Amino acid sequence: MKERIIMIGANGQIGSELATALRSRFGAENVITSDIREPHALKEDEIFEIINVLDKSALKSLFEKYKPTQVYLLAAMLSATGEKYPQKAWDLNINGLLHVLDLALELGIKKIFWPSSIAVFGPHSPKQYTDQYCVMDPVSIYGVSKLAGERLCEYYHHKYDLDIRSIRYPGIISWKTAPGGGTTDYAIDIFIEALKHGQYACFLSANTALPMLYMEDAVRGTIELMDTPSEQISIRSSYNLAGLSFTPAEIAEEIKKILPNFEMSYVDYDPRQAIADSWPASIDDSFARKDWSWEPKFDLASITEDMIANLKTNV
Ligand code: AKB
Repeated sequence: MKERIIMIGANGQIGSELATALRSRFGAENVITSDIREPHALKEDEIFEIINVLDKSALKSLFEKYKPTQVYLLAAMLSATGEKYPQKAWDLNINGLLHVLDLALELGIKKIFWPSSIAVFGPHSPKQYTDQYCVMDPVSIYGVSKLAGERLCEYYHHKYDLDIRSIRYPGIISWKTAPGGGTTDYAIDIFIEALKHGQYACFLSANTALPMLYMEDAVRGTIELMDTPSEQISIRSSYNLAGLSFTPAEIAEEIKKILPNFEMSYVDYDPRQAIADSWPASIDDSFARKDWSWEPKFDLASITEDMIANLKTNV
């Protein structure tokens, strides 16, 4: 079957790179990107539409116009911004998802991708190699909305047979598009500041280990999951997915191997520390490995090299 994809929230960190990969796979004419704002750049053959996922009737018109076979819903408010605007975060993260799920049923759209996050875990979840199934008591509104969203996804799959797939993304590291309002953003800021100013004041403490993933792995993993035959998908809430885990002190050391004069300091207080402290330090992703042969390629050394090489000419 010929696929036609609509991506919502396509201007963000993941969307902008995932859209490029999907366009080269399915053809630019079959990937329609959308967001609440115009993108910075658009090539001649790329199709883009302004959409607010909270406007259900506009969303319905968009789906009726393009008749997608797949929808990628990436519009979301992340952990740090969510704490500033909890009601808006809940509204966007949950009602946006419900609009897509309900319209998918109404219009017969079969396949949906929706991202969850390691934010679904909380202080009583195991800290190391956090299991797919364990105590989940998220403390941020972002985590609460992602956990509720996961339950909705599984519910719509079981009740209505919607083919919905999801990944609990860790912090995603990339150089092309900046993330917005996350707790893991330091792992990108650090490279930009190291190259621009030779120093970085980190908002997380030196020994805060968090799960992370390089963008190239994240894009490949997402497409691999979407390619997997439906009967192999054993998890319809959201898959744990691991790349690597490191602390601010460890990434600073790695950067110093390439930029020996780089200096790292740590701020005394930042509200993002409490969010990070409630999240896992590392993730057990054995279901993804078993169900769709997931395997990350990038480690801390290769990420650091690639980030610095690419940002050097861009900052
Ligand atoms: C955030 O920090 O909020 C996100 C995430 C881990 O989902 N990057």
